[in-house]
Amino acid sequence: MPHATLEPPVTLDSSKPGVRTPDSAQSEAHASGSPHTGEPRLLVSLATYNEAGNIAALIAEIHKVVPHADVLVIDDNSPDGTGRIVAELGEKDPRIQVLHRPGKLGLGTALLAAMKFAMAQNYDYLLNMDADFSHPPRYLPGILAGMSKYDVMIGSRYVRGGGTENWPLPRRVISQSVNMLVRFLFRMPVKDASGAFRCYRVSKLREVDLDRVQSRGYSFQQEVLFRCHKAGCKLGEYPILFENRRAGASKVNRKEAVRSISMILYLGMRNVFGLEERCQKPVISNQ
Ligand SMILES: Nc1nc2c(ncn2[C@@H]2O[C@H](COP(=O)(O)OP(=O)(O)OP(=O)(O)O)[C@@H](O)[C@H]2O)c(=O)[nH]1
Ligand SMILES: [Mg+2]
Repeated sequence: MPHATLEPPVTLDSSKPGVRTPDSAQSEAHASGSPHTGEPRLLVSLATYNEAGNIAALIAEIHKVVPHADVLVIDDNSPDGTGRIVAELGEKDPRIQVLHRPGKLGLGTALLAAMKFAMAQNYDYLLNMDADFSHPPRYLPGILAGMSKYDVMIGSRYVRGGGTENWPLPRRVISQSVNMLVRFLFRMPVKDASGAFRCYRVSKLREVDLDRVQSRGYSFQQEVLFRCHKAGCKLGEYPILFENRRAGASKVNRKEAVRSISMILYLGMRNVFGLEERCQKPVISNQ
């Protein structure tokens, strides 16, 4: 299967005048963040496709809970103007930036772009959320507190105290079954491997061979967690209630669901037969 390509022509808007390419942006020292508060530098990433009804309110709510966070929106040229809304917010608030991609390139490649951005900009933590309020910002302090012990903290629907709001039985059964399958195939000690509400320690992400990630869509969540686990990251979970999206429509469709499950089966079988063991990024020691 082909590896996901991550370098589409993208542009980065921020409060600074002009439009910069990611490369030039990455080579600049980052002006915002929290170097003076002593808090770890936190980047919150939000992948968006047609989230105009949610995005401004969500960013405001995130900043109420974690004022020191920078927010990066990865927008795939949303027809409803989500990218433009964020660019306008960024003109007034230096904590807000948007990466414009030319078209709908998939959730997985959006999150991978956020990871590369967080590494290039030397953030301490990268925290990803859906942009539709399904991942309520009130959980951010709990998830961030877990980072004192873990390298990846998962906002988890399936640990005690977590859950989903009004999901019909078939959706609950499918989601739980996929998670059971993932636990078995990938041998990962987590209950929720499919949610996107996660915080990553950026220094540990550098040890993960992200170039090997093959998923472009929703199976990115399971695959990247597996690669983090293989790279020795400590995985923790914090209970969340996954709420219904506040505005807009879901982007999940049958084709994407089938593609994701096929990818999970493919990678899972490779793992079961030991084919993934040989493919880890070599850890380079300075000593
Ligand atoms: N940049 C980008 N973002 C995407 C893409 N597909 C989905 N997203 C975003 O990824 C997040 C999750 O997508 P949703 O459609 O909400 O999927 P979901 O949460 O599994 O499904 P619902 O519970 O039905 O909303 C949202 O913020 C979407 O806007 C994509 O191709 N590119
Ligand atoms: Mg959603």
